[in-house]
Amino acid sequence: MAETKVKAAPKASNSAKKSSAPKAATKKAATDTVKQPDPVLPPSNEEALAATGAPRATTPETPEFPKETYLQWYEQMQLMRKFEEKAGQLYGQQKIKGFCHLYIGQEACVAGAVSALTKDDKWITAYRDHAHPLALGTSPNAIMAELFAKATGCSKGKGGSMHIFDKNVNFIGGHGIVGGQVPLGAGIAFAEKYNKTGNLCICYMGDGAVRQGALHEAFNMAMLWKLPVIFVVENNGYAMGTSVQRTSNVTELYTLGESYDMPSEPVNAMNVEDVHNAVARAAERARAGEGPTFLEFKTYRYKGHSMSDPAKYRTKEEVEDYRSRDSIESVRHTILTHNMATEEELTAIDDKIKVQVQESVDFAENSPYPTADELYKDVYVQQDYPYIRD
Ligand SMILES: Cc1ncc(C[n+]2csc(CCOP(=O)(O)OP(=O)(O)O)c2C)c(N)n1
Ligand SMILES: [Mg+2]
Repeated sequence: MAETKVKAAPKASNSAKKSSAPKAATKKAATDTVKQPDPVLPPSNEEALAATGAPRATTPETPEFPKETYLQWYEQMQLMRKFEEKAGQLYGQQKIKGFCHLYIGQEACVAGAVSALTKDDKWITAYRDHAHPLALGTSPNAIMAELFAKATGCSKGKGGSMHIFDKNVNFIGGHGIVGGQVPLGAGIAFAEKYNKTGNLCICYMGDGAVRQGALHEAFNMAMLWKLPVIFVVENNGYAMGTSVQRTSNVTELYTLGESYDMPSEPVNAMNVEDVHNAVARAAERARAGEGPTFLEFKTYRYKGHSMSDPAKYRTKEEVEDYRSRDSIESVRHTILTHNMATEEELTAIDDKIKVQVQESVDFAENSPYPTADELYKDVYVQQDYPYIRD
């Protein structure tokens, strides 16, 4: 809405507070403040909500999908959630170090796409990358071990949280450079087209990535060459602490695809059925040789940007509002309301996942670190690459 876009930034809440500092110091601070540019203020609750503004997920009167699909979604999303809750705890205990970005809250973005695609399709994403391979079937042991930087990790302990890879399930990473995976995703789709495989590539990115030049170049070429690619922006409202509204005048992100005549649509990604349907439509288009689609998944992350972010740029109410439309709870509710499973059966799934996650922790704890001779391996494909020195 135009009013939202032009709305003035809210005043800092502490601006009216009285200072107990001595007079001279107060005067100096006031002078400094005048000289400084306007502070960059966090968005108001209303503005931030407008960023993702998805309607509440509801339980359908008649379920759109068979029981097996709902149960698959439930199990996959619970595995993502429980695995990451554990990873967060372990980070607090310093067993996992370095960067670690959790996907908690965004699970439907992945589960709904897995059910809409085939096992041969390729996946690529940014650094918030534990959920995608988990849902594709990578062993939780290999992902947990990677988080622990152990040799048994899926990237041999040399990639860590941001660089999960698993060729066996067609998961091509795990990329740390914001937007860097977008041209790579187009390239993967080019290979599929060139080799006439009939497969496609689904390429995820965050809302921060859509402002990168590389995305616009990739979109242009992908559209021109009608590559079989589904570009997905996981619009969780923030790029680190920067809200979508503070990034650009264009806040309906899906409209960026329209600049390239790319079929583009917004999706309520707190709702796994909507995600499935949108990805299925895009896949059909890609496989029919009609080229790329751009989907804006309106979603939300419950945790901070990374483990070191206290997320002070948003309110508790905002987080609670999104938690109240939780996609896992919605699916659970649908399953129970329509008698697809009993409470006990869902609890049995939960218990199985608890065991799986604990096993992954034990596996990671008991695995060795990579040895020093691994340092230069897997850097270049070409073993005698001229820049490798002793
Ligand atoms: C090219 C580049 N610029 C800056 C950064 C630092 N950085 C890391 S994450 C991030 C925010 C990206 O947010 P978004 O794309 O919305 O993804 P989200 O974390 O919300 O999933 C930034 C700016 C980076 N990794 N790469
Ligand atoms: Mg974001």
